[in-house]
Order: sequence, then structure tokens, then C-alpha cells
Amino acid sequence: MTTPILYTCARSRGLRATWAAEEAGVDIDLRILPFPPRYLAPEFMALNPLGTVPLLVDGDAQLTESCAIAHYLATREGYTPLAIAPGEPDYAAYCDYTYHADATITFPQTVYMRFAIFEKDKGWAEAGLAYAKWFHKRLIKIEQRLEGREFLCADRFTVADICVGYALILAESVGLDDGVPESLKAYRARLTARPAYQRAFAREEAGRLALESNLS
Ligand SMILES: N[C@@H](CCC(=O)N[C@@H](CS)C(=O)NCC(=O)O)C(=O)O
Repeated sequence: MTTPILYTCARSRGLRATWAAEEAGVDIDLRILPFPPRYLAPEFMALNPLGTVPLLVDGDAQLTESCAIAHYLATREGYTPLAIAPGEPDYAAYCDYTYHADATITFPQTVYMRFAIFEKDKGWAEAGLAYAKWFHKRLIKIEQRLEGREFLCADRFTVADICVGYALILAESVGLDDGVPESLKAYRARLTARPAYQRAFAREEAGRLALESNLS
């Protein structure tokens, strides 16, 4: 089998993919790019015309969705306990939370980041803050799901936890933690204590620091 190449930026949504690779024990060739690559690594546009990270290239396959990449890495050589197979209990919930993570939870976070952080001087900060409120309201589904559960699905850690967990990790790093319920902060602490998460984070940071020292 080929070694998948993961193009990403440290701490971006690509962390879902780096983390899944560590949990699944899949050897990846991790290539950390400066953010945003569309301006700082324009050659990347030839590989991914969207200009977004992550991008996973595995032989002829190319994936540009972080949650799909996490699921793909967990199932590339067949189903592993990191994913939930059709026919297993909680298969439907597994699909739902894995998609929910980016489409419903990270989406308002990124609008908040754009308007209230990156482009706040353009006069749209209020719109960004409205999306922050929307993000907090949308946490209700995860909050209720985790009442009496350690993980989202099938009483075990899966890719659904990686995908949703990343949104909570992002919330802390972009100043959205005030509206995150304590139960979800405790869930996030359980996830980030995992050795595979810590290895993934450290790998990305090492790539970022190497990049910075090459640029300076
Ligand atoms: N739905 C995609 C979104 C990818 C995406 O928008 N990534 C952001 C980083 S977290 C990005 O590349 N932004 C830079 C840009 O659009 O130029 C995913 O989950 O991977």
C-alpha cells in the first residue's frame, strides 16, 4: 500500500486527520503548510484548487474533507474499532455525529473566526459574534448525547469523537469557551489526554516550527 500524504496546517481541521492517523496506526507523510496556503504556499493550488486544508493524497485518491479523511484512515484497510460498521449498534449515530461535526458545529465557528477575528476591521464583527452565539446554541445536541456517556457512540472512542472533539478544541483556542458547557469541557479533556492526540499535536507543532525556522 502507498503511504498517504497529508497536506495540512498545524491546528487546522486537518488535526482531525493527523489524530485519526495516530489512533489508527496509519503511517502518513505529514506535510505542514503555512496558513493560509492559498497565499503563502500558492503551489498547493495545483494540488487542491480549493486551496483548503487538509488534503489527503493516497495513490489516485484525493480527499479534501477532514471528517471524511478521518473515517477513511480508520477504515482504509477494513473496519477497525475506531469506526462503526454497517449493522453494528450506533452505526447511524456514528454517521450522524461524524457529519454533524463539521457541517453543523465547525461551520458557525469559521464564520465567527472570519468576521470577528481575521476581518474584524471590515465592520462585520457583529455578524461574527452572532455566529458565535449560534455555535453555542448548537452544542445542545452533543451535550444531551453525552449525558451518561463517555463517548458519542457504541461506548467506545471513535472517529465521531475525533470530529466533534476537534470543534471543542478549536472553541478553546479561538475564544469561544465561555459558552461551552462544563460537561463538554470535561469530554474535551478526556479526548486531549489520549496519547494519540498528543502525538498528533506534537507532530503538527514540530512541522510548524520547522517551517517557521526555514522561513526566518
Ligand atoms: N469542510 C472542510 C473545510 C476545509 C477548510 O475550509 N479548511 C480551512 C482550514 S481549517 C482552510 O483551508 N482555510 C483556508 C482557505 O480557505 O483559504 C473540512 O472539513 O476539511
